[in-house]
Amino acid sequence: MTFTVSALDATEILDSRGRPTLNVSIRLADGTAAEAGVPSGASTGTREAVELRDSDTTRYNGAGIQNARDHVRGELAELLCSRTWDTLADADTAMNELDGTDTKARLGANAIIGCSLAVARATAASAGQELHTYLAPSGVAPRLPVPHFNVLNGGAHAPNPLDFQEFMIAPLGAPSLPEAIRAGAEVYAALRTRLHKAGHATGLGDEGGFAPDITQPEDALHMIVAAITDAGYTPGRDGIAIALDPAASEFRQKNGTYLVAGESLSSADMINRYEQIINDFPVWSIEDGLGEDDTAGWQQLTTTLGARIQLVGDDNFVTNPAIITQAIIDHIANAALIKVNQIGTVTETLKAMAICRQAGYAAMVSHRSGETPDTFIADLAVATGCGQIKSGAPARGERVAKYNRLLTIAAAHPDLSYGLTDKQA
Ligand code: 2PG
Ligand code: MG
Repeated sequence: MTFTVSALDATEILDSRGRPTLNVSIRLADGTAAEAGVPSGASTGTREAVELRDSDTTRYNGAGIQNARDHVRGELAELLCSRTWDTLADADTAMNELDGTDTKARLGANAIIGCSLAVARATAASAGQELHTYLAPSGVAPRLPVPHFNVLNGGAHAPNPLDFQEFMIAPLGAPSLPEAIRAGAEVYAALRTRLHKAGHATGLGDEGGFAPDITQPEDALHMIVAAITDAGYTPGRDGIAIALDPAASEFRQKNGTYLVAGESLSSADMINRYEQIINDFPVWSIEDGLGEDDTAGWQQLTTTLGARIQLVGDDNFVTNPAIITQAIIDHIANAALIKVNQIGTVTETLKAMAICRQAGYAAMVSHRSGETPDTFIADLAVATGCGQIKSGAPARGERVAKYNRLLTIAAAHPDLSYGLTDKQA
């Protein structure tokens, strides 16, 4: 279906951390209007598409995005309003060509992804389709994903001494999405009670998980397993499993070792530690277990643990189709994290996910630590049938907006399956 853009605009708004980000609004010639909010990460991969910040230290400590905003209002509006487009992919390709860099550094990946998300939402609405229907690649069965609730935060997302960034609970055994959401919220509440009783602070990190003064990852895991039981669920793949995102690039030292709770560990030590962790706890997935440039370590990690658990590449893959293609050849990981702003267009995001499907790699759709109430990723996860999403804790508006959108989709489509794909399960 062709479409014509009649107006495109952008506003500098705040994200969930109080830093500026973009809200892009669009109007099509047929009168359809749509908006999109742009997410922003804290623990970023070095090869991510470039988020353009103003570096004007008189505003927001240099984090303003007025230049990116002006690129939407200027060059990108001029381009998108200049002709009738056949597809979203055509518009995305044209925006990349206009930018002219490999990393979207000139116009800003934040500017381009904002336009791409807004175009996708508007064209879906104009076609009278729900976004998850419109985005569904042909031949792919949509499904409701397993929510991965980040209930305990550390690393770059919290001021506590915990080096591992994310401790997630994944209701793999839930019979439906609403039951999975309920389980997540009930375990979250049980964890708060347990932490409080143990004398820990129950303040929250950037993704809504608790940020207690815990140092060792195993201590956090003990707390979470106990909370799962307290809430009346079974820890494990038949009930509620655990997923980790240590975000190891953040604590990798210049000499190549990893600093965990004050101890320097080699890549081999880290792999042994993870092996012990999956022996002792119901951990089913580990993302960014090693640093983004530790290629040999990643290969060893994949050889050692890849048959037992899911190993997700985030900082090292950055949702980049070319990088993921090479990683598959190199036998690195068996799953990819998918973040729309890491690569900067919806079309390239869908391409990265198609590459994963073809190679038998899993894909987990993800929010960023800096978010807006935008729910695009909920529809993306359903559309692509990837079976997994992470959007933080079952708390805080910008996190639950995505889970609530999934609940709305589930209610409207009782025929949709829930859970991991057969291959992943
Ligand atoms: C991650 C993300 C999202 P950030 O590392 O997976 O949880 O964090 O957005 O800070 O990169
Ligand atoms: Mg990550």
